[in-house]
Amino acid sequence: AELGVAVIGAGSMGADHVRRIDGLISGARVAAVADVDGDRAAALAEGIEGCSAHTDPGAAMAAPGVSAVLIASPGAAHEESLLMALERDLPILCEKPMTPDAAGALRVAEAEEKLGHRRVQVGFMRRYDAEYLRLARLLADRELGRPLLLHCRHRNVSVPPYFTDAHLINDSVSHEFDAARWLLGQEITAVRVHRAAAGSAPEGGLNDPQLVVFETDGGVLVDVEIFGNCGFGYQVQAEAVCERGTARIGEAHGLMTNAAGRWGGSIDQGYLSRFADAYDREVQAWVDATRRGEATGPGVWDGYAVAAACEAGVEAQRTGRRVAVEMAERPPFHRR
Ligand code: ISE
Repeated sequence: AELGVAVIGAGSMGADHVRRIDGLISGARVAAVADVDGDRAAALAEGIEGCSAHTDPGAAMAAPGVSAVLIASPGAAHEESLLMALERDLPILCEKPMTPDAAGALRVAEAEEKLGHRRVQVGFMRRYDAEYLRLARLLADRELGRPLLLHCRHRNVSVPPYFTDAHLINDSVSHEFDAARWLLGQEITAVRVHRAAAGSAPEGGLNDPQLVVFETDGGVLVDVEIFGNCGFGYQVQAEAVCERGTARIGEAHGLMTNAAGRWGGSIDQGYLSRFADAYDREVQAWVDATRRGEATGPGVWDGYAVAAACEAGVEAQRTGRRVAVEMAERPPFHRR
């Protein structure tokens, strides 16, 4: 049957998913929208047949026609909605970060385990990007031997004004934590954060850019340049250095022009456009799996592992020290 999706959160990500499900995804429709701002929810629901608008996530989940939930509210609000949807045994696609803290993520893991079957896919969409998928295959097949290092760059044109140093870890570097775990098939064991002394941090503002360096249980070293307000473009790049060669993605040389004694192209300005295909594939994969009665992709344990790495990252940022990642033992239910 067609999925009736309740979209929780009508911000830029929620609105993008509503547009996607309404216009692009097959096998699903938007049945309800919820946002703390009722007008914003109503504006988004307007024009979608049979779609109701709510201020309360629980009311949206209980609305007529709803059979699945997409959570795109701010990270701090995720846990409550996740637990509510699990209680109703509804399939869930939850944007990252799954929860901002590891303790909350563990509570979600316990709730899903109690339910007895997987119900949550976490929105780590880089796993659905064509270039990331190619890199993952190359590494899994050991085409260049074992991976030794992973160099990552993660630059945003700008981040919202409320962003703190911790947001850079939880909202931005969380993608690299997940991507590294997924690409390497290894867990993150310790994190360090370096700030450039020359970086200009306005009072209470971001220390920008920063270098996040982490270790894995397979002995791979990963470095991430995180630059929140680089000003010029949205760039997400990665280079795996392996025993017999290197592999790079994210150069994004789409259209190259030659004119007037110069060559060049353009740089994407945001993640919604840069990763549009990945979001499309992610949501379609969620809908398809759900309609088969399955759950695929990154799950609750991935959300938890990243939350644990983020906690270590924020602590490393605060103290300047190398901080070990503390993780609970993985219960059999959450093993794949
Ligand atoms: C945002 O939430 C994302 O998920 C983007 O991919 C990331 O580049 C950005 O820094 C985050 O704020």
